[in-house]
Amino acid sequence: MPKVAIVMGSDSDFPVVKGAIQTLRRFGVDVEVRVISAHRTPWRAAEFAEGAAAAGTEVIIAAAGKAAHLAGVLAAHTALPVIGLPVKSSTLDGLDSLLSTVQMPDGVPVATVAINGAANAALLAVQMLSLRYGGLYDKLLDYKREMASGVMDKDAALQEEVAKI
Ligand code: RP5
Repeated sequence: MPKVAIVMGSDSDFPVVKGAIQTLRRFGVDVEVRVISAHRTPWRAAEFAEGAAAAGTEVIIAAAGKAAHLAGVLAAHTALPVIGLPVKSSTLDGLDSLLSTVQMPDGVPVATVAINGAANAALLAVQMLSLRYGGLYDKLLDYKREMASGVMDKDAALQEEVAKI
């Protein structure tokens, strides 16, 4: 069973993180969810990342706001892929979270999604896992077909509304 760990810097990030949990579950991916702060519990962040691969985790999603160093710190302590999810939790509308997550120095990549982009963080994790678990690739194709069909339905409904004007 593929497994993703979602680590958030604070329980205040949980409302955003829920979207990633829902998307991962939809694909049948096991999810471990933790609160570990890069600043308030730095030793736990290091321990968690160092033990993640041995614990069966294959991808880590790190959600944090403000001076969001969590994804970078986890990536520093593991060779697993780390996806950064910047959380809009500050007076700077999340731009601080985005920049502090995405602007990693050479050698320690963090694949960063949009501010509050929880669904895309999960989908990117599923795409990574699909390289090993072929069934997930087929599910991703189904997901894309469903998404396209939703857009086409909306377009058809819009044509009806426009015709009424
Ligand atoms: C970050 O600081 C957390 O990821 C959170 O987004 C932000 C605020 O944390 P709290 O003060 O709400 O615990 O470390």
